[in-house]
Amino acid sequence: MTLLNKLSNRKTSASQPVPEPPADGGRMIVLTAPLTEAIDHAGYFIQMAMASLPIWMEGVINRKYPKWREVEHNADGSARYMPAGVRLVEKSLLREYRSDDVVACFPGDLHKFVGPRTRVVAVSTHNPLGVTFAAGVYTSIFGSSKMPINSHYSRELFAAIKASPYRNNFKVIVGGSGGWQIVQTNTYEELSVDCVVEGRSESADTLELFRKAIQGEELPRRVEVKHPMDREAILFPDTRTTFGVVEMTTGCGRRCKFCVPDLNPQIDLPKEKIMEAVRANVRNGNKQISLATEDMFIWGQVHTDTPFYFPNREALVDLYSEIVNTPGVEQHVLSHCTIAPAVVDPSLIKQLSDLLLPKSPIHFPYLSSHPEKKALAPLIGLETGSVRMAKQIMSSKGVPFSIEDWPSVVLEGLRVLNENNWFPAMTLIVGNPGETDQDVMDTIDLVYELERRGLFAFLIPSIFTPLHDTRMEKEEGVTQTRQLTPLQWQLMMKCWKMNLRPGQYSWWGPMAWRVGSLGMWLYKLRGLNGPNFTWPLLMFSGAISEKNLQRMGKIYPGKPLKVKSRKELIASLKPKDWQYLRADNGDLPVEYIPPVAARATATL
Ligand code: B12
Ligand code: SF4
Repeated sequence: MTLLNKLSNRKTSASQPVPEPPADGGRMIVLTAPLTEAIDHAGYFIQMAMASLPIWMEGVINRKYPKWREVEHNADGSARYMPAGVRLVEKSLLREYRSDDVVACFPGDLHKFVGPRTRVVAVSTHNPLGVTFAAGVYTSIFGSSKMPINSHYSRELFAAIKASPYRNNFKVIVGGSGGWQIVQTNTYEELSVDCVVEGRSESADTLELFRKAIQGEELPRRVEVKHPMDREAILFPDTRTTFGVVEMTTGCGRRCKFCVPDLNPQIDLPKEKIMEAVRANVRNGNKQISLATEDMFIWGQVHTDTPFYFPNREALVDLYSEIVNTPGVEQHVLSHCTIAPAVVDPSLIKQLSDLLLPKSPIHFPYLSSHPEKKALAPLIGLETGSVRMAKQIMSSKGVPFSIEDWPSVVLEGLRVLNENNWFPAMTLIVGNPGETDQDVMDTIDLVYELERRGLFAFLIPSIFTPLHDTRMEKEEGVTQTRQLTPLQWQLMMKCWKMNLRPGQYSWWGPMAWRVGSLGMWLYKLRGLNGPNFTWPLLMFSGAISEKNLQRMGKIYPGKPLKVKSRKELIASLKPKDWQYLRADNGDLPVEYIPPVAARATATL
């Protein structure tokens, strides 16, 4: 039995017959993605968990989501839904090839479509080897930095393709935001990959590559293809995507040095096309929609007369309103954004909350003031609380505010968000190149300040990963958890301790964590993560109180921050930016004379 067949038979008995090769000889181009990146139910969190948990913890996922492997098919056996990346490759190819030459299928169905006629198997992947930030760090804490659940399933997919009896007839082309991981680890042979494409499928160079592969020509190992510069050149799916992902913007504009998506041109995509893709998802049975973006707040304000960091409130409210009011859209989930817009335009946050909360599938019973306890949880980069470090790696992260005020922007923005039932997941980077103890203490101070003010975000610390092509590509920070200093461990463990707060309202919750984390430490983690891990873990487990650990000098006690209010932050803006402020948010600088229309609103 070939691995391809084994994969398709995972849930069937070993005595079942080996499937026949496809009767029609297979499709010329077969598109697929790892199962763990294609599944669509149970929300974003299952995929994020599978990116971070090591394969030996798969049982936890199986218990929580016993049906996670069950996927839906079209009548011909092709995939009912696929990640948006696969859908766009499909759409790009259909400009040149007939629909019965191209198919997108789940890994378990490859045997139905890969046959003697197949010339290309194209894989789209987000994170195949788990070497990206956040994903790598948690598996390494738990012991195997190389094998998160998602990575295991990605490798299984590549192994199945490698073992195909028709492997010599076709080329394997990989693309998607995680393709670089194969380039960097040079795993072409091991995974049986002929070519990795970095860039978008819409590019003419991508089509040229497929042409070559179909003709059986040798392919280069790595191809970098151009990103379309024009919003009209970006294609949209007209079939169903995983999680109903539809692109909203590309690029960002804040120019953080470690960031990959910011290398793409800043484009906000046309509303009509977004809406067509939303309707296509619904038509094909999707009930959920999520707009893919690095920063939802730039939409409607790209290349206008107003700087992109002053959100276009009316345009955003109009877009989201049309999406959530589309018949058939039952759930809507936010993807990424930045925090400064919450300080710039709190009324926008309020209006979006009124619109989006009713369709949010996320419930935080202990945090939300919504009658049904609904919440919004976009992903936001906090990265560091050290102004010195922020200046070095992300000097424009908080514009229009000065990066000197970054801690205040974070705290004030989070206050506005929390008041409106937004409880974001916020990423922090630990072990940046050149990070000093003082930088880590500054970040711990910010985290304590957040706690002191009763604010809440899921804090997701990850170890600095130099991402391919970024301006920090050649830099090196911490590479293994054993290298983390006691302060860096304290920061990581403090974040996780705070994340558990909303789950600790039962009498048994804290006890379970205490016993569980101590047991885990005794069993495995003590050896893996070194002595610097011990006191922070004791703090996390609650076995010794934080106050006592501080008194004993085992952890850093933190110091209160002097924080600017919104009024003070607004007052610190450059006078040329005042014209973009909205009077209904209040706090206008006293010297500012608003234009007539705004003045009228302000006095209402
Ligand atoms: C939606 C999203 C998610 C969703 C859903 C993902 C899904 N399976 O559909 C969720 C929340 C689950 C998620 C999780 C994670 N994500 Co994510 N996610 C995104 C986001 C916002 C949009 C992705 C998307 O669909 N874009 C639209 C499609 C059309 O773009 P695309 O996939 O890149 O496809 C284009 C090209 O890549 C190319 N292409 C794609 N496939 C192929 C294949 C071939 C053969 C060819 C030729 C071309 C090609 O053509 C397409 C355009 O035409 C991106 C940011 C972004 N703007 O891209 C981050 C992003 C991809 N995610 C990222 C990360 C780090 C993660 C996590 C590791 C986070 C974590 N620690 O949990 C996990 C990993 C999940 C996993 N399964 O392993 C990073 C990747 C960094 C990197 N380069 O490695 C990004 C770039 C975010 C960021 N700002 O850093 N993510
Ligand atoms: S704000 Fe986020 S998306 Fe924008 S450049 Fe910085 S890290 Fe990248």
